[in-house]
Amino acid sequence: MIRKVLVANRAEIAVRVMRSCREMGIRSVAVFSDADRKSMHVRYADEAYNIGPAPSRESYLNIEAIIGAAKASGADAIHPGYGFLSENAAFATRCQEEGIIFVGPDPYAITTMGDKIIARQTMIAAGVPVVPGTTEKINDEQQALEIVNQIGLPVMIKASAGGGGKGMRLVRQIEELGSSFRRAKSEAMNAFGNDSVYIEKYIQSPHHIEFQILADNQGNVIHLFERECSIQRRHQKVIEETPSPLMNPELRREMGEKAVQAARAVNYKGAGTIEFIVSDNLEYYFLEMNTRLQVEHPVTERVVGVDLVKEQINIANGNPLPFRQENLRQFGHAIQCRIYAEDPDNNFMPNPGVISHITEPHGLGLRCDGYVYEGYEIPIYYDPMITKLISWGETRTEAIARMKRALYEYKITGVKTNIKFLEKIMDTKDFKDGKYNTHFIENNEEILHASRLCGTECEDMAIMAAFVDFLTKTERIQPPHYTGELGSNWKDFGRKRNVLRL
Ligand code: MV4
Repeated sequence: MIRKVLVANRAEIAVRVMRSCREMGIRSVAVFSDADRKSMHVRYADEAYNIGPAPSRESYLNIEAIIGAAKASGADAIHPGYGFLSENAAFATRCQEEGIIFVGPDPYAITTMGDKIIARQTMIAAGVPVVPGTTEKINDEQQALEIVNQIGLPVMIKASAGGGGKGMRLVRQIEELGSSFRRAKSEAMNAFGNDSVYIEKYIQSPHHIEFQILADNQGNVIHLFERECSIQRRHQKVIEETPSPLMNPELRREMGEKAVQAARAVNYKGAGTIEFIVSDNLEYYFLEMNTRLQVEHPVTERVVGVDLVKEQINIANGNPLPFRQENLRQFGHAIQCRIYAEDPDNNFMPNPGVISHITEPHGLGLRCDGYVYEGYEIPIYYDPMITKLISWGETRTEAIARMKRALYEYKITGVKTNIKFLEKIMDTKDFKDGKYNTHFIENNEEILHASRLCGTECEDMAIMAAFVDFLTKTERIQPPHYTGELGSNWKDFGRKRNVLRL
């Protein structure tokens, strides 16, 4: 029985995992780098251990430091969260060697799915459709040419050790093939220390749809339906939702079955995700498997009504899944927006710094998974994601309206954020119609980067303009300072002036 879990991660996901631990009566242990002494996950945990300097390589990726903290604290289990060591087979192996439960699949599943060529071979053997292309590594340009002659242009050359958009190269013209092949190989060697590459037919304007799966130690494997993750920028997801607007019941059942087959093929245990690309005419292909809990897991939790972290821990404890496939339903619609400390007007450059003020949205149908607080300094060393906002509605339309309301309520000062950018996406026709694919952001470039003001900004700007007008007509007075109450002090100020004028 797991009684104490060390969370080998930081920020919102560390807090998220510890919340389920607390509900389950399990003690939580935080680990933190020198840059994270004041991070919320350190405050939330029952105990905390420093594991090294700020750079991830020396702290959150330092296997021996984390194992050391686990032993010092007497933790029975380690939850890796996402990123960092979550898909590192050597780390899962080290946990096993020390008799510590790794909350995740065994090293075999991580290794098999981590090598994209082996993953493709395994999926083909399991009857899961993969993108047309090679099943072996490509050794030379001649072999690459033969493949392209079979499957036709355009193609993608991908690194076998890559994934998540890293180490891919699109080839549209046959003349580019040789140089692209050589560059793909050398880039793969530089990035992953492994120059194996393979070739896939390029699927134009695909949708990215993934299935959540859970598998226990008794051979039960179920799926918790899909997430639509096509709205992304440079392979960084921005908005996720479930159900997918593209999906229909038959396709859902079929893809769900394939996702379960995929997980069975690697004897999977725990929570995992099968990523598919889906063409406009609804042909679908396995892309890769993520052998971890994902950033976007809350939309599934909301619509299916399952605590995925709790189920991960139940499975790690050796318990069977408490429900069957036929007991699961999708109820309503959930959307997640990722709030980043970044500047959309400056090529989405990360904008770390001190949060001088924060007011978070609350109310019916909302979830706000974050970790920052007023006075907290977002470190420069890690991912700039601050919060995940999840809205739920009985219908997609209601979930969108609720997300707009939440973004309107959300006030953060001190760092630049993408909140306005997200508000603009909510107002885009293609998004409202549910008609979008992985090219959504580039296809809506003009609308999303228009200097047009939206929501809160419009209202506040009108009031500030009235205030400036007032200043020019009267004596100088002190403008109101922002105290962080819900709504606008400028608005409040304007109303007071009107009262005085009457
Ligand atoms: C593709 C593709 C089209 N055809 N493979 C990007 C992330 C990585 N998991 C694989 N990716 C893609 N692979 C073939 N054969 C298009 C993408 C792709 C993409 C996939 C999912 C979500 C967003 C994307 C954005 C650009 C390209």
